[in-house]
Amino acid sequence: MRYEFPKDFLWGVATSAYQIEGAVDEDGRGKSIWDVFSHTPGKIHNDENGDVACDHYHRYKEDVESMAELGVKAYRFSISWCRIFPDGKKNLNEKGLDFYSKLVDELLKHEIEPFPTLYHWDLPQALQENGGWENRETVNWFEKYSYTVFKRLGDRVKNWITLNEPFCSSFLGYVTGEHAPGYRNEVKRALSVAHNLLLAHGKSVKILREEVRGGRIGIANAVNIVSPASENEDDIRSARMVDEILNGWYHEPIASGKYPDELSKMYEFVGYMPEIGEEDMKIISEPMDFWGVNYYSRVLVKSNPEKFGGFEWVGGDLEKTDMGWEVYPKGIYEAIVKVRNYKELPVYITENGMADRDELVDGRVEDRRRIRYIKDHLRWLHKAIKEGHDVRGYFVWTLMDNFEWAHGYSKRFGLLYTDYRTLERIPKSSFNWYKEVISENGFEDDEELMDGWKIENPN
Ligand code: IFM
Repeated sequence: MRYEFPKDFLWGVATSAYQIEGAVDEDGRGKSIWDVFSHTPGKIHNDENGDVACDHYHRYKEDVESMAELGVKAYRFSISWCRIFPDGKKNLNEKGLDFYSKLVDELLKHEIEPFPTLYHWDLPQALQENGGWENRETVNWFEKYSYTVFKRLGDRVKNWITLNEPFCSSFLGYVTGEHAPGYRNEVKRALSVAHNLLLAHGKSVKILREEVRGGRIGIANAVNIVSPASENEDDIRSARMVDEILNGWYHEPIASGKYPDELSKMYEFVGYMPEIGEEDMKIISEPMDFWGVNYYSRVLVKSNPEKFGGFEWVGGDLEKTDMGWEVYPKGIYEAIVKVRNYKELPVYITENGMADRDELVDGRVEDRRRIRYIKDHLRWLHKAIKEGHDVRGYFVWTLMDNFEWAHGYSKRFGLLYTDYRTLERIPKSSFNWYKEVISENGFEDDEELMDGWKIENPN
């Protein structure tokens, strides 16, 4: 069967600043929480950091060339706040703005639509020292930063994303401690961080409306498909709660101006609820234009009264990626339906892709599993479009192997293989395959749609 996509479907790739740029001490850039965290011994695999990363800051033209060669119509990247305002607040750094302005021009020269994200986890360290996202003032500084960037790039950039995965900034940064700033078990603080992030999102949406004529804006949330590990009622109840923790908390307030009922009650009860100002929910639900969906996997939940929160995540029986995430392509379809149930907005899949143990052999990387992963997800996405869901684009995570946060450089997600010794980028088979999909605006495939990848030889 032929999977044909809508005529103006936006094929793209995605990256983020700290994961690829490097040049951390150049042209007046300030430090971000990720500079500090990655330089703290024991936090990152092999104590690696993003000081050089893929050196995209110096090689952006070459990288845009690669995107042009791939044929993408859009590029999702993130802007590093601490390049624009090194202290997060007042001292505008023209050189930082210039870098993104040149990047945008380069993209437009190749007819690639820029899709910048304003915040992909790299808070200026100076603001962290003043309470970070727990301090409501940070929201005002974010407003100023958004305004500045919209003013400078809004003549050429029409599509914007406010935040990347606020769940990760709050919970991985304050509960699991895997991410900067690295606090553990601080649920109350995580929720105040999440609330202020959502406020920052809403304020930024409003400014965009005022400052960028014809501008469109959304948020890129991580959408996890949460299922109970069994039919057991306790597991079902726990799964519902985890769904609210991961998904509801970041979608419902934007969609309908309120936090999920059940979970709010529970947080109230234990004294975790953030302080909510009179206008806050109105600000958070400022109407936006689209949902960005970052989809990778599903989560299986089992009730366990012994554990923090009364539940645990259990490994399922599907094949896993190198991140240990189950491959569940049907989830991309479920994620689209899910976010449109919160509010029926157009959707962009702002991230999807897989980490695998890619090997460079005789100058080639045959990453067949990645091709199959992307293809299987696109087949489910296609079904969603066929059923009438307004899905406008798909961004592969990611253009090239890069700094995968706490995993350092050990996980490879790219369509381009990065040789970290020479920084050469080498197209993997998936690059060539995706190029063909884009040029054909679809592909042929006769296999049956499968919910998840079964493990062929479990033993
Ligand atoms: O690399 C990350 C990205 O920064 C945010 N979403 C998930 C990706 C893979 O872990």
